[in-house]
Amino acid sequence: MKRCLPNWLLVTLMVALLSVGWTTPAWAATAEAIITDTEDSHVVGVAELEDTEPGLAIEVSFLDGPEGTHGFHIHENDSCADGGKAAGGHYNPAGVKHGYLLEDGFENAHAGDLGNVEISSDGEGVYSALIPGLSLTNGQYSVGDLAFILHAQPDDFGQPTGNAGDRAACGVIELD
Ligand SMILES: [Cu+2]
Repeated sequence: MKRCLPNWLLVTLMVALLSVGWTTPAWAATAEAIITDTEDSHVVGVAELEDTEPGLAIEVSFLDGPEGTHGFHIHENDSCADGGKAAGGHYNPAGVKHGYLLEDGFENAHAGDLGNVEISSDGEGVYSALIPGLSLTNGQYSVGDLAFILHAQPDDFGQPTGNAGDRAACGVIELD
């Protein structure tokens, strides 16, 4: 399961992969997050984010993650310290219940409730979404400088936070 590639090489490979086909209009805010394992700090994935007219485009490539289905959320702080605990709770400025943002909307899901990501036995997986109403720097729900958390378990959308268990990996959303 654990690979022996050095982190810098994985990051270089992932950035090269992600830069293919990713075009950025000059006006649009963009950001990146390097998602690392909360225990041994190895890089598990890279996220690219971009404000577009219809919404926030989120594209995450996992290349060395834990196999299985994992809850994947945006949490409220800009830190992954203390095994990811410093990221705080789910990003939930509206103070609503937990859900799946893409289906339940901002009235019935936290603004950080991105759902689940599937990671294969070779550590690979993709999370890709275009989310109207989220942005990096504007408006009511802005996620620049917050943090992604990949949980150890699936998000079952139960209350209060989806029973997704430990924080397996974390990455702060850094604005470009
Ligand atoms: Cu979470």
